[in-house]
Amino acid sequence: MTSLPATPLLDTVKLPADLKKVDDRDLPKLAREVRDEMIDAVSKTGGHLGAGLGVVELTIAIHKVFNTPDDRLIFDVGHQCYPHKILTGRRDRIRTLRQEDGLSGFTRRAESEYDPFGAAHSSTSISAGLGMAVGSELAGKKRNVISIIGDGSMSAGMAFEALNNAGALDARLIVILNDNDMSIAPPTGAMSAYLARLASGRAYMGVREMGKKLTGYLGRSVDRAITRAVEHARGYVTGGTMFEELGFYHIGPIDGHSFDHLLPVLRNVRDNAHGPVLIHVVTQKGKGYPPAEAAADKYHGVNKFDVITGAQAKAKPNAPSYTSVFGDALVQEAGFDDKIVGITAAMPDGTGLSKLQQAYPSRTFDVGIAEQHAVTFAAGLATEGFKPFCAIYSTFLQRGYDQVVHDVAIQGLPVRFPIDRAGFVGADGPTHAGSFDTTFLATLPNMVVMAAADEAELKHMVRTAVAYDDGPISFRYPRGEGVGVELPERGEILEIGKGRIVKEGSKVALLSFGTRLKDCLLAAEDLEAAGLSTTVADARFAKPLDHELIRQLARHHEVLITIEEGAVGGFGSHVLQFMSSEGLLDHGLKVRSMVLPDIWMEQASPDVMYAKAGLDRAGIVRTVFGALGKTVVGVGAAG
Ligand SMILES: Cc1ncc(C[n+]2csc(CCOP(=O)(O)OP(=O)(O)O)c2C)c(N)n1
Repeated sequence: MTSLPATPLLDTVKLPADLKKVDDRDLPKLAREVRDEMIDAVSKTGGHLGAGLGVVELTIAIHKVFNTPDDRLIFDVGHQCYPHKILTGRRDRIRTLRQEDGLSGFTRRAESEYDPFGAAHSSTSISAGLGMAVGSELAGKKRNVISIIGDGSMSAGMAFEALNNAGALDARLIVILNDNDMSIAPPTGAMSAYLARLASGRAYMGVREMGKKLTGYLGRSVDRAITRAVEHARGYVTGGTMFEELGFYHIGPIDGHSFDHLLPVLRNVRDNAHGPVLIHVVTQKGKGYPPAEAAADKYHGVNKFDVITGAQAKAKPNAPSYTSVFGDALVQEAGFDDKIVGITAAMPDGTGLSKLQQAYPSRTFDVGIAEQHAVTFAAGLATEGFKPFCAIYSTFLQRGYDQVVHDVAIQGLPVRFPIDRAGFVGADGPTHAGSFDTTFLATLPNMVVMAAADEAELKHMVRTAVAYDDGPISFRYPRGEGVGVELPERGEILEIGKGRIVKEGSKVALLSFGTRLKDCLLAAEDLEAAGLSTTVADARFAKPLDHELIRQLARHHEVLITIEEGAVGGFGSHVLQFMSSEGLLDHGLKVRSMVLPDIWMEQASPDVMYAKAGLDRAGIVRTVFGALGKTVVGVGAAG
């Protein structure tokens, strides 16, 4: 057992106001204590480790210099905010991070007045900060607004749109570019190379020159401490950087782990800046914890781990994950068809596309955090006869929706969309849940929309998507491991728009779309035990619907239940629409459509989330009984 870290100084700092009383010279000690506290907490909860460790000094320096929460501090993505939570009144709950009823793993307005903006998806902080800065000015309030954004998140279009607007508005906004030269994976792209060139110090100006420049801009003589900081940081960048051309005053790079560098620069900007300022801060992801320093990608997000060895707890998998089944199936198919190419938006490991990257590097593209671009880039590849697999999590595909509509679907281009993390994701909570993809995709004309019921089905769907060249096609599958079915040597090509009957019965029909099939089969056992003969069908397609299957189920059963792990407006809605147009609802059939509840479901373990949503075995049985006007008593596991 490891004992809790000794934190005498941190014990005196409950809120940023307490930080004001700490001597500058004691801040490195406080940073060590915050780090220890964070490592200890995350070792027990799991969560995002590397990013937070990298901004400990930066977070302390900002709260020391600025007057939060009246000054607004906005973290991009929010996964690096654990030190901020420790310093803003949430230390006593830090070991509830990402647990049911615990602290969110991201910033959240509802959680604290120190979180002025909620995040989890990247590259929003400059836009939100600019809105706050302009809003404050309009309201006649003088306050500082500080947006922290990582070098990975800076690669997204939204960040550039905001920089462009901020430069033109000349608003008083402080952007801190936290450059640790890492996204989750190593960053890609010309922007990343540009930042690396800036940080490598090829274009630094001398201390005196810098002094003149700062004096000119800030209108005061430059603090001696700044001069010292700059000496340490090897000087300030010469004029003419991209950020300056966009209208920002650009300071840096400075060492983001040195209070001697951070404090004087932040104080000067606080006291003297007028228009938009960009401070380029260089940090190390995982700083202060050797295992995380040595492998920034593996310690970006972690399971519970042993603090001494760094070894992460690994649950023994019962089956391969959907992600790895997808990755392997795509590599296999790519071996048969050299037109297959893969696209990821900064998530090669998360999407399983790293397997294709390894096998076929020239056919795999990591475009950075740029989902919109990823989709249209895939569309362009499709026009040249390629078979792009544009692999994006359900939640992040939301950002590329107009591109799916306008650049892919309207033009009928055969882009394949493997959609991972479809449905609940557990500890990451509502920002990461894959709730809407079926709804927003199945409503598009000529889109084919599939959901895999298990990992063998996923393999079939990869092959089906390779073979289907008539337009866009998507297939969704959840986070986590499969159900343990045997995998075929190679996937089969499914007939487009055809579902399958998995179990035949006569009174109740359960029509499942996706991996809730497993619970449908379990619920069927309970229903049979209660004397209700039950059919279970796997729809496979939300679009095109299997009309024949629906007619058959509707005509030969008393109850028909659709079930999916998605929001209203998805599969079930399409089934109901079809049934109403065919008059299948006119003859006393009892129909229920089971979807995600119309709430933002909070983080918890997936099983708890399914139970709360009523989308588990017991919930299905309850729904059937409800449709029949009965209450559930003494029915197997459902009671
Ligand atoms: C729109 C969007 N796409 C993808 C992600 C997944 N994601 C979370 S953090 C991250 C890397 C962020 O890198 P950076 O901004 O450099 O921050 P760091 O983790 O290095 O501190 C990615 C790709 C996301 N949160 N949002």
